[in-house]
Amino acid sequence: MPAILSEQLLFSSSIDKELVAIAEKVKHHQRITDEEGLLLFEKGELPFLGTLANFVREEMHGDKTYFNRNFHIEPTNVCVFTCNFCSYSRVYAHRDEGWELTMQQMLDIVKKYDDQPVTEVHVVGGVHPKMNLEFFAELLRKIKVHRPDLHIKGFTAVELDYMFRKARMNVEEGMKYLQQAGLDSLPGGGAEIFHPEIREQICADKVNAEGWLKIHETAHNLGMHSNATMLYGHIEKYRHRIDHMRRLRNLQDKTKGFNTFIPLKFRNQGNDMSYVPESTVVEDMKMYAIARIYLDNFPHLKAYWPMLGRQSAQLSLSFGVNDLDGTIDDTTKIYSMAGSEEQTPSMSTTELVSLIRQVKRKPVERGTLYNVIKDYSNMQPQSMDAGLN
Ligand code: V47
Ligand code: SF4
Repeated sequence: MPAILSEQLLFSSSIDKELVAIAEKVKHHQRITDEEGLLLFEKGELPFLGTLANFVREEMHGDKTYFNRNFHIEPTNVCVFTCNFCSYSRVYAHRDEGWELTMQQMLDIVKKYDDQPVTEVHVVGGVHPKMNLEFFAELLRKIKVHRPDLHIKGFTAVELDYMFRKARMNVEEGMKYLQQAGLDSLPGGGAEIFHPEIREQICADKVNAEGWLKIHETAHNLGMHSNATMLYGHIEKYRHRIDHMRRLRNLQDKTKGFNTFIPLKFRNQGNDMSYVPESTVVEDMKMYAIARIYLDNFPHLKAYWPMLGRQSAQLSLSFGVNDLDGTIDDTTKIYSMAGSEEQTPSMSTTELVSLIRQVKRKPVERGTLYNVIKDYSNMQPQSMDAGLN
């Protein structure tokens, strides 16, 4: 699809003058302000937002839609923190209800993929008081010895902050230590909502916004890339979402180290916020579209399909999203435990490719850093290597 802005839709007389001014800015690649971002949330209708976001997406990536072949290791769900939205963690006192993998069990997960062309392992879990920096450094080294080409994306800023403080290292020392042990990049988790008005209500006891941003800035300064998330659709207001994205946009101006922004839809099953209704699909698509328009310096926008479900993930490709994450093995439980559509989140490459093709986009398998592994755009479905699922 060519990147065009439908003049009729954007500049029709029924559209608010201020929205028309924003459309003009987007058309001319000018950055929108916080006030304008807020206005999009408050007054922007879905077709208008979708047209603008799709314009930005197609200018940046055309129809290309990325995915990667990855698997997860979740070392534990025992956690010293008590985030109210979390359905996954168990406090240390109730650790018999959770899981704690040994080093060998985690290496066995890696070995399970020995003959499969996966390119990334995503290591993420609860913050266990007894799994320390040295334990994880050892895990990284052992994974690299076994499979040196596997990209290790590991540990949220929440896990890192705890590990570094316990090891009495500052952020730079801790990050260098893990980088030398084999850590390649950081996932985007733990960001939730940065603004203290909300953060203090949903996850008061873990690293704050400044700490989260400092960890990512340090990683970027050491040449590592990272992602950023935002947990939306619970008790936050639109202004908190804009505040969150502004802090990310500012850091990205400084370091250019973020690859991808991943809005994470709050799911309400089995947690202390079950009384909060979940966002509608319209609200989800608005979120993606405004993120694509506002975060002009983020190269990629990802819809995390295990959380969103396959159909909404397909729809999101018309609202600014250009990445559907990965083929993710069902070792990830953080979403299925919170009530996501996907109870066993795993898709073969063939399924993911056809999901993207069904909505007329071009599937491209990428590495973690968006290096192209295989471009499926001009490949006939029958000529895809069926053995590489
Ligand atoms: O920080 C926890 C979220 C995150 C719920 O970087 C919930 O590629 C919704 O960040 N409803 C961790 N979300 C996972 C994460 C992630 C996922 C995929 C890819 C990447 C990446 C990062 O999961 C947490 C939190 O925001 N989460 N509970 C819930 N009830
Ligand atoms: Fe622990 Fe992460 Fe769950 Fe918070 S979201 S309780 S830090 S596992």
